[in-house]
Amino acid sequence: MIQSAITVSLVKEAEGGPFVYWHDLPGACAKAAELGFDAVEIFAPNPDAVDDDELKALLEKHSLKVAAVGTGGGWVIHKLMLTSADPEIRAKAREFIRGIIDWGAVFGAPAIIGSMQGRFEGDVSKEQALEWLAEALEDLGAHAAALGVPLFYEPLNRYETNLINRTEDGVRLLEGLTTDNVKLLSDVFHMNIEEANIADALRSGGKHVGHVHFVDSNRRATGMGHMDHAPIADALREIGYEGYVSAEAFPIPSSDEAARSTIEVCRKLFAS
Ligand code: LER
Ligand code: MN
Repeated sequence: MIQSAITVSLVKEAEGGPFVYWHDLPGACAKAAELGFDAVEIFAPNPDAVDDDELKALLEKHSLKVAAVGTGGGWVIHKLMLTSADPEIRAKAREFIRGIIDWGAVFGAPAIIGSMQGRFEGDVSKEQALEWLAEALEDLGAHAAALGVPLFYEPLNRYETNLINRTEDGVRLLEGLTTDNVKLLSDVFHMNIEEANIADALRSGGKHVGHVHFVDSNRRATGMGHMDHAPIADALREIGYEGYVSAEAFPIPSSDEAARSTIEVCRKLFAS
């Protein structure tokens, strides 16, 4: 059964970014539960930013789960990336992600590698960067597997990375790994820019699709742009997707209105 999630950012440096709730985790959990979301997706600045016991209590109080945890703080705050020309930065990027994987695993939540993948630039060739990325996914994917959670890899649009922009290329990358614990994060905002047809791309992602960022064409909440989400929902059902559709959207016109618009679309498309 496809479940709903809503994003909460606790990262000051990411202000202005596409997250529905900001800074107040207890407040966001209360709202998410009130509106009927199944889970929250948390973007934290580091693995120690949230007290585990407090989060456990919040989740229990509101009957919520953690759908996923972001690692982008490593890029936004520390400028780390897995494909930097500098081996020390690459090592620190892996260490940062490992810390977030460990933290997320306490809550059964997979970590997301999006902006931390970086890009090829300067003396680093695309081939070299993709090799470093694959090595990191292999290592971190196995680490996550040992903790009983998958790891999510997110293709981004061309303005955010020059490594992998499309589902087809993401699938090729994952199929080249020995671990099968790394799954695709399909963000329909990026897909709307890069794919010929979002529903067909999801079908081609098939069993590799592990998480979905669910948003509208303008990166506002679903229902606030011109994307047709019905064929997307059909494609997810067709591939037997059983993960979350998680609202990674701008809090426009407000967090609560973005959340409400998301849950209305989810109810319409995914009600069992
Ligand atoms: C960035 O554009 C994005 O979609 C995030 O999920 C990446 O971590
Ligand atoms: Mn995303």
